[in-house]
Amino acid sequence: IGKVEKYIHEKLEKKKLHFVLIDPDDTSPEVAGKLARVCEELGVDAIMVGGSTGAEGEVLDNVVRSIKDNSSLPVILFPGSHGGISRYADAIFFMSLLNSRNPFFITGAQALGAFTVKKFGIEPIPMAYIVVEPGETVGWVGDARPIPRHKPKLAAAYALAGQYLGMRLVYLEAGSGAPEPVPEEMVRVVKSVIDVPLIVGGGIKSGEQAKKLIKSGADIIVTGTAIEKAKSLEEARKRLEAIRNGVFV
Ligand code: 1GP
Repeated sequence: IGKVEKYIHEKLEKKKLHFVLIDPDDTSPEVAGKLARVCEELGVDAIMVGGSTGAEGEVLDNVVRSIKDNSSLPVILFPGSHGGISRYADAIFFMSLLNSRNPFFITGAQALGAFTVKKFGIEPIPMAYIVVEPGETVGWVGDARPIPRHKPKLAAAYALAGQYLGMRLVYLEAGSGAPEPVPEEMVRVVKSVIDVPLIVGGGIKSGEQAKKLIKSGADIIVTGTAIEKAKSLEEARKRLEAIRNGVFV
């Protein structure tokens, strides 16, 4: 396994992790750099960069570069398709949207992006990506058949299948900006069947929510919107502190 994956595993031996997602479509390189600094100061473990719309090309490159210039945190790409690859990132969640109806999001974009990842020397981390209701933008764009919130076993079946297909992380996604995160019961059931680390994201806005999800079995919590919506850097810092307070120690 590569450097970033090793870093994740070593940290997980000691604590639960918190990744912050920055979407280049909504965040300028300058703001991304400042946010990354705040993230590093507060002990965030990695920055993910990506989004379903517009996180490509120069826009993406500039955001990744600014984060790298302003922090030493690993930058992990979180691509919406093969367009979401930047040579300046450290690693890429090489993900498959397992419950999509469209093979493009399961293996098509992956095939189109594979040589680019190799050429740029970005560390690929194979990941099972499972979209849960409501799914928000990624559910719609990715043509997912979102897992019903009251059907944790369906999520667990996809997660275990992902692990058996060789994926080394499972990501349960409620969708960016979801009104509620993935249900705790679903996290519990998924965690009880897999052996690889479990990432949970979408709709997490408070430390209380993060804590409950971690208690239920999440290994890594992802937050994006919570700080993206902040009107100033100070507000972003406060929101981040509130999410992290007493949870990620
Ligand atoms: C979205 O899971 C991430 O892909 C983060 O979601 O923006 O709701 O924090 P939020």
